[in-house]
Amino acid sequence: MTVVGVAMAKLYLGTRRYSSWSMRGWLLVKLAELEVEEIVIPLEGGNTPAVQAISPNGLVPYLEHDGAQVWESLAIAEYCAELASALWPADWWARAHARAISAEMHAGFRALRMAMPMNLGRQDYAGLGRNAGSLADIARIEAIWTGTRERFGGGGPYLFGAAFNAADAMFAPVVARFLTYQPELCTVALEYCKAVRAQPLVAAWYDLAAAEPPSWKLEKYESLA
Ligand SMILES: N[C@@H](CCC(=O)N[C@@H](CS)C(=O)NCC(=O)O)C(=O)O
Repeated sequence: MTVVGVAMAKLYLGTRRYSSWSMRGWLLVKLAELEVEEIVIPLEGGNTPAVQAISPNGLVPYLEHDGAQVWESLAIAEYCAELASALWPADWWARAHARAISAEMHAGFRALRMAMPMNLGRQDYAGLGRNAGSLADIARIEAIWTGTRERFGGGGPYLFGAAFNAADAMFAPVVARFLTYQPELCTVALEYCKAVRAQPLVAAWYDLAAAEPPSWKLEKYESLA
């Protein structure tokens, strides 16, 4: 077994308040219990020079771990699952479903992401960001959550039952958006949002975001109306 020292493992993240992809990467690395040094770069709203200087694709999250260099959050999920297989469900058909919905999240929902940018610090954005595209994305996400929980949820609060896994990590920033913008949601989705917000790693990410310097705030995400 290779012992990984902190100096060999680095997870580069962006401003926690805004960076939904960083949130996914961090949750995945924490779920896999990788020991990493966390380096948070204040984002400048796109093309941040400090991110471009360290990350192969100019984006965060970016993981350097024991000689591996991993960018793109879905690749980070797969890397973490190689080291901690419980990140995906044990049954192959459930694992296939978890990968399919995670890939759909990674590739899509652009209208929702544009209309409702993640901002973990705002409680006054309820009702904003609703348009035909974002509402269609929300309907599809409700269908994914409802269908997945019906088929695989068992008695647990998460998508695949009792354990918060990689698929939940991929959808956690969507939950954060729903809590901020409060679109109309079905009961299953509302309950799932509550469970994800209360999950200890998700709660820890919110706390870390709340402790960031006020100077890291960006006007374009703070002046929605
Ligand atoms: N497809 C990428 C998306 C990563 C991404 O867009 N990250 C944003 C932050 S959420 C970023 O690094 N933006 C660069 C910047 O703001 O300078 C992934 O899955 O990791």
